[in-house]
Amino acid sequence: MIRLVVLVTSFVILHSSFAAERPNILFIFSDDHALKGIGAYGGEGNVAKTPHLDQLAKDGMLFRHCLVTNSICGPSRATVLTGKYNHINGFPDNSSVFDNTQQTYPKLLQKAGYQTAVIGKWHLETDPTGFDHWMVLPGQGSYWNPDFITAEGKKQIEGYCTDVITDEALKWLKDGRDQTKPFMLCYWHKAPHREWSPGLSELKLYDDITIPEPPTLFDDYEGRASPAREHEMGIDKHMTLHSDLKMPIPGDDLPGSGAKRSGWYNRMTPAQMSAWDAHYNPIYAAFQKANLSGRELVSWKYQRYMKDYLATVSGVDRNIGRVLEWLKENGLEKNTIVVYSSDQGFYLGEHGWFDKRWMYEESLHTPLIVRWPGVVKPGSENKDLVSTLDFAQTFLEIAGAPQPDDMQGRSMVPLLKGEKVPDWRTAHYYHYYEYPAPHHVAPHYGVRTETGYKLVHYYDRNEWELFDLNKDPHELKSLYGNADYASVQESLLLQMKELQVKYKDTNPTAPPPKTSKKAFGGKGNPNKAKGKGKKKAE
Ligand code: SGN
Ligand code: CA
Repeated sequence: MIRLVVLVTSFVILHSSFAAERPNILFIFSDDHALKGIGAYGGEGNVAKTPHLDQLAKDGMLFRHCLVTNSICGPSRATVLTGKYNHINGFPDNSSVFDNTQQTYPKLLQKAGYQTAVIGKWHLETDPTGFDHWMVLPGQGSYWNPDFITAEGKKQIEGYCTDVITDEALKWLKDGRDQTKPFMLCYWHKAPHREWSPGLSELKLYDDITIPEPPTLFDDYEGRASPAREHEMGIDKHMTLHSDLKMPIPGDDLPGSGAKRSGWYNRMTPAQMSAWDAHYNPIYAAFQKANLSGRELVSWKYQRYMKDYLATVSGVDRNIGRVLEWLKENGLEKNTIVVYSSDQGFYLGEHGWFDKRWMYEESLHTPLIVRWPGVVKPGSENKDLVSTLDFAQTFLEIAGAPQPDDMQGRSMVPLLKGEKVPDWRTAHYYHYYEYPAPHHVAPHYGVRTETGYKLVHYYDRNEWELFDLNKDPHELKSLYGNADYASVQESLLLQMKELQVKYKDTNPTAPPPKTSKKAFGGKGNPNKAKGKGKKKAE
């Protein structure tokens, strides 16, 4: 009997000391966050106020080239969870459903003894699996007084979405988890997704700043293949005054009357509405007086867009500050790896656009900042081509869990340790499918190399683009077919074909395997909700 007690006790001690050694993972993910929307990334015209993310970069490693495999929400999340391209994981576009019976890294972490949770935006239609605790927004979710789907059903929580997600994340960290195990928390924000709705405390944050316009705000789309001209994401033609820019719908009465702006406005409490009115109504009054048109109107819309977008980002930053402070106060700072990223980048006026989807740089790149005390050198930078495809295996290696052979990425742990990895990828493969869909971006695949070349194939019309990013960083002039680039073109084509074989995208022009709602039946998700429809331009 005594021997048994000793044995059990030593197992418990051994087990808990192993648990204590393995780091916690706080995975912060936002939605549509461009690199230029984080102060630490710098760059021309960057005025983002993100002190906590900037500090995270000072304490950790900032990746300059973290690239997505498909620049859109659901597909990108499916890749993050599975470590696989979308033609393998069955989620090529936002009308897919996630087959939640498949292998994901949270399931493998759970098996390895981690406590796992996801709180916030999910957008994969089926219920989360592989999580000890989950609480997710239905579809796109709402900024104001959001609904959540939980294992117990739907509930609405009063407040601003970014604050509410943080409150719930802190609740789980404090009281919800099994504290004898290491944790992996997916703390996933809706912000700063369209309609870029700032929290009340950030409404005025950018009032006194004129945001520099990007050099391509008035792009004419010459010099490229036809899809760029066919876009439906122009600040000029497709950004709406009332819904996107929060101006009261023309014809409705102004202040104090509860003038409608858009659907979400009616979700607000009277107090939220009046703070909103107090901010936007004078802006609207001045706008009406100015009677702008043409380029002046585009410049005005750009300013409004950026002020709201950046204020929404600053709300995420403020809340990240709350969580980091909590980790510190509770002695968890040293043993918790903090990862900040987004499902993709975004256009902040480049090419005259908002939204994402393209393989052009701003939406191909996504932010990645990692703080790992004692391992990552503070203030370091990495320029390798890493990808959201690599996240799953990175988390598994961190947890000391095996990496399945069928995952298609590679663990970034050696890079985080500051090691040079001679056989790291030198070219990244991309494949976007959703079409015609909102914003009208033709399907394409392509390759982007470490040396700064990019080849894109719009395969539904067999048009190509080739860019030399060293000479043409804004991607304004395709060099496809240019005799001076013949050998570059040939090499890019070869690399692209090799990657298609490597990643098993061998019939890339055919419709990809897709887990459809019909086939899968939205299994396990009785509460699934749809995203919002397309809006009319003004
Ligand atoms: C909605 C948005 C689009 C956005 C898609 C996908 N329209 O349809 O602007 O591109 O989501 O976004 S909105 O009227 O709802 O704002 S994603 O992040 O979910 O992929
Ligand atoms: Ca997104």
